[in-house]
Amino acid sequence: MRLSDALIEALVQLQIKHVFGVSGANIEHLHDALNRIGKGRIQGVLAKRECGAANMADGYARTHQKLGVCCATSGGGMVNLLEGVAESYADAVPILAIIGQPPQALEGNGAFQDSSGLQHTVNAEMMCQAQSKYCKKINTAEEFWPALSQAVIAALSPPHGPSILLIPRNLYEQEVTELNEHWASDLLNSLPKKKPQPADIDFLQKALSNAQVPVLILGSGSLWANQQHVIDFIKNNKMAVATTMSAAHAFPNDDPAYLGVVGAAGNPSAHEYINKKADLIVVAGSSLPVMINAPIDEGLKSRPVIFIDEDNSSLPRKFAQCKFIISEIGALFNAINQGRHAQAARATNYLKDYQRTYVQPAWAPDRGDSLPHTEATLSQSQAIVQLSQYLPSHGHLFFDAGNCAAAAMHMLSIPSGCTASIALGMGGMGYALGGAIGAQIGSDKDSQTLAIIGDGAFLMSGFEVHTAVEWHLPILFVIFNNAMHGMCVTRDQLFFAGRIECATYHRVDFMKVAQGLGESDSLWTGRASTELELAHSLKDYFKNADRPGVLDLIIEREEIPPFAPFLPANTATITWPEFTKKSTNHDH
Ligand SMILES: Cc1ncc(C[n+]2csc(CCOP(=O)(O)OP(=O)(O)O)c2C)c(N)n1
Ligand SMILES: [Mg+2]
Repeated sequence: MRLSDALIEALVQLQIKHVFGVSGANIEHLHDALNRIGKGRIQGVLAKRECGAANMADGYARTHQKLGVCCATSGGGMVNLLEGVAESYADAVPILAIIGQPPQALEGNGAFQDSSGLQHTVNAEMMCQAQSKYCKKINTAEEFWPALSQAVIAALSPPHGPSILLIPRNLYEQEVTELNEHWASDLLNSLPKKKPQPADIDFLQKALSNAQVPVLILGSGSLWANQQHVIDFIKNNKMAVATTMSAAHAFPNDDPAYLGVVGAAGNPSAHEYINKKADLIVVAGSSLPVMINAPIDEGLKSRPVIFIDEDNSSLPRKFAQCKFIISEIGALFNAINQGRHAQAARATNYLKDYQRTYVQPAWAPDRGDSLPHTEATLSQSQAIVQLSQYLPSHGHLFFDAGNCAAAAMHMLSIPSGCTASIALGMGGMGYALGGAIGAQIGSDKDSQTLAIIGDGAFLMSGFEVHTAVEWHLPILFVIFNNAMHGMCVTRDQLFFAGRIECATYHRVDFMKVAQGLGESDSLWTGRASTELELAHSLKDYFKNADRPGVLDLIIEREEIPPFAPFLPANTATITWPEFTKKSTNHDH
């Protein structure tokens, strides 16, 4: 069996259906094998740029809790791919990246795209090692199976992350041993599992029994746990629940026990509850990076805190005083669930008066060129209130970077059946386009995806819309078109006395740009610059929602994003019903 064919058969056995990538001289054997033997089982997905391909594999893995696969050729293809792979590394998302390398005989001898590190060439292994859990350059055909197995195990072992295989062009044609029919199942069964230890079960049980107001914070790691065990644990222990910005859908947002999101774009009421009322904080599947922990610093410093995760390698040193339980989250919760009779009789109504709050929208300082806000203009928060009525009940929501994403993350409640993703690790603008495509391509036909993207982010990777067109994916890309890198403008206004540099530009007509990417029967396009136009546009797209759409929202006047570091301590808050009524009533 040729190495190229063995690789494809192995991916099929792992139930991988899509390999996201861009081809080129040193990866073309993989694409040829997909063409010859993949039919009906696994397909190549041509991204517009390799970073998009890595983001697609990431979006697929992040939303479906499975391994995503992407590929690139050597040289520029590899470097583009690594931009996206870094996002998966930083956010602990399991992907397998297969990167072609020049023929071995030419390495150090002037090979095209040589990245052997020899003779003043780029060192691919060093680059890849810096941002992967496992990286192996395959030097002989015999090294193929052990390397592939280790790559899959490393990607799917906690903490999850990317594995990279660098495969020289000449090796794809060499013979390797046949694929064992149990290869994938044996591999997946060998994944390490951290069983809960009796002492830890006891510790958590006692802490819960002693607490009157225990709060559970669910991070993205908890999405990999058995969800029934998580829900039973919460209900049995009558816990209040918050989610991190990376896992906003980890608990039903309409459940009375749900406090909201914690983090820079989180709900002020959730932060206050944790800071003032909680007497035990349990954190499952998050290392609480600064973006998440800053607003709940008071609670974390003054209350007992228990972290639960399968791995503690990413825990910031500042939490050294907390109790850390290393265990599979679902298994630990299940163990507690089995002994639930031991729970203290705890008041059940401590959430009775809780109301989730939001930051009241406020206009950003005028830059001298803002138009007055009238009924003929559209604000970011008004647009998000309208979008809230169209969130997928079965599908995915993606937030990109910038002011608009922070506001959408802050304001939107995630419907049950919908995932919500944001790439906070590297925070790379443009992630949401590829992410949304990967998530949707791995979903069934009835699902729907919505991506919230700034105009700056769209300018970075907007052409991936074309990939969505090619694959007929029902994704609505909503572009908040404020003709600027809003978040940079906000920072200039807050921290640099309004000296705005390298952050504004002429408005782009994204509807027109998009119209070049597909005919109207394969791509819906629309533009809205008023609330009324937006209402019509959304109604029109969602009449069928059977293809991708690009909705260009003209935002004339910027709001301060509901992002904790930008807000004064006494920021006014409102509830959601007030929000929908008062979305035009800014406090100044
Ligand atoms: C790849 C990348 N480059 C730079 C940044 C820094 N950055 C964060 S937000 C932002 C501006 C985002 O602008 P846009 O997408 O238009 O959203 P807006 O803030 O205007 O809503 C920039 C440049 C980043 N996060 N990612
Ligand atoms: Mg913008």
